[in-house]
Amino acid sequence: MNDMISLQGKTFVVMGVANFRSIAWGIAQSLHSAGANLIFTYANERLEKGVRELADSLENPNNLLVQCDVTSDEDLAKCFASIKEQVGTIHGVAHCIAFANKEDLKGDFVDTSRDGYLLSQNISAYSLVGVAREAKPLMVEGGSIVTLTYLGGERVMQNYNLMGVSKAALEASVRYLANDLGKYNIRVNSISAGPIRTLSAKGVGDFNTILKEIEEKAPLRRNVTQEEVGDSALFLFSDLARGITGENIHVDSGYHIMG
Ligand code: NDP
Ligand code: N5H
Repeated sequence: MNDMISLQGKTFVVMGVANFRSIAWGIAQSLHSAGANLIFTYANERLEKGVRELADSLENPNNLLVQCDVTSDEDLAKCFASIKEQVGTIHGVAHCIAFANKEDLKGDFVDTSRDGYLLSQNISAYSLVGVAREAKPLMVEGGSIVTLTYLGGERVMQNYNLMGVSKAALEASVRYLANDLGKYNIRVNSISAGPIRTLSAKGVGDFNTILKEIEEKAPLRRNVTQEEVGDSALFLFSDLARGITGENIHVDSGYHIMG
């Protein structure tokens, strides 16, 4: 049990657990350690079993699972309607979802196709807007929405390409959503995580080189973990962060301050 932050009696929706390496799973573990009730969403049936096994591995598992492909307005509406029916009030959402076609994560950004661009914006940026809209009526006691971004949304990073543009849209969406939802005491923030080896990062050429550069250049001289991102999300979900909204917190060993 986390002895600094208690979220006992509060309920959070965690979107984007693919496996035990997922950042969403790090966030789920931190929330669980603070006594929160969890609801997991998964994109399609293919992943249900794995997510169910992970959810059940948490001590005291009374966690719910709901299907939600964020490209579908119908899924989004049904997902939050089902959550409302099962638990009533929620206190936050962790949005840990992004996608771009592999061919758009290498070469020149200028070659990005219209379809590839729209797909990535749809899954990686618009989905936060749809999620916030559907989650808002369930956060009647106020709430906190946390999404994940990467430094490539602020600066040009080799090969991040289309995903950098999607993250820039996501980060701007955080600010506009924060302004809309502040009057309901709902806060919206992002965490800009340093590189972490997850399923999404699989197949990224030179990932080792990227990790090594952080070890050499970042102020903390090491990489970050899912647990560290999870604990920062826990802070943003808690009352300790009640004055913070529209913010992007870098959990990246300080790498972003370096020239
Ligand atoms: P994971 O591969 O573990 O998670 C990505 C998740 O996105 C998967 O659970 C995937 O679900 C989900 N997803 C993709 N398409 C959809 C969809 N249409 N509907 C619902 N869910 C979907 O990787 P990470 O944990 O690394 O990624 C989580 C977030 O963290 C992303 O936003 C990523 O950009 C961000 N991030 C990651 C960093 C890293 O180095 N790993 C660094 C900074 C930010 P499914 O498998 O079911 O398709
Ligand atoms: C500068 C870099 C390295 C190059 C770019 C990597 C971008 C990664 C983000 C996206 C989300 C990865 C992605 O969409 C992969 C898919 O094309 C293929 N993978 C899948 O479909 C798997 C099965 C599913 C689970 O993945 C998803 N996303 O659904 C950035 C790195 C140093 C840091 C990084 C990895 C950032 C990030 O945003 O994830």
